[in-house]
Amino acid sequence: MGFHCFWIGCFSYLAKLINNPERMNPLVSIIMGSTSDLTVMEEAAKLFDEFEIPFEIHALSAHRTPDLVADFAKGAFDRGVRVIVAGAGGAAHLPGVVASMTICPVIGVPIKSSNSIDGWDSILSILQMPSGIPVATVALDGARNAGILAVQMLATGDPGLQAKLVNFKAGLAKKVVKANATLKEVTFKFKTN
Ligand code: C2R
Repeated sequence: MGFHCFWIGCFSYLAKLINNPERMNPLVSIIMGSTSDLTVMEEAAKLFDEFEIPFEIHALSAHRTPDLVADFAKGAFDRGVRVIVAGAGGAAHLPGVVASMTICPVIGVPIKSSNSIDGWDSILSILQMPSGIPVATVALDGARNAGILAVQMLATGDPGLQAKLVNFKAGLAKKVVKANATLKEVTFKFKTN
């Protein structure tokens, strides 16, 4: 019995060791121009937690820390990173500058930050990239969609992730079915259904 417990203990210790995120190599890198972007960008982090995808997260600025940005972008692929999710507000050059120095696909998240005029400055800075250096741009503050898109990119070569995405989409469909059941109960004089 004692011997049996010993092996169970060993296996659970090993499982914990293997599943410890601090020992995993990140597949995705979330970067942002400033920690003031974190309230938006944490939505991507939550999504990766949901899908159990190891990720790293950094504040980096093409304007304020150009050398660090270059080191990060040039080393990302070799460190195992496969997708970069980059958020920035205002004159949002970070996603494009990173995209110019890596072969990882970059998903840009425009952010309506305090220095932004109305968000359009950030959207256009990220969206209107010159030919040759694409940045996949999501909606203003759309970090969750950036996360989903990153998972879809990773899933192209990963059947486990494909199955999780199928479940995820089924969950979205269920919500709409439920919404229609609720709408059915709403009454209006001229409502026909
Ligand atoms: P602070 O709150 O630090 O002043 O930043 C950040 O993404 C943030 O939304 C205000 C805003 O400035 C943005 N920022 C950029 C870049 N660096 C910082 N757009 C960049 O390199 O693109």
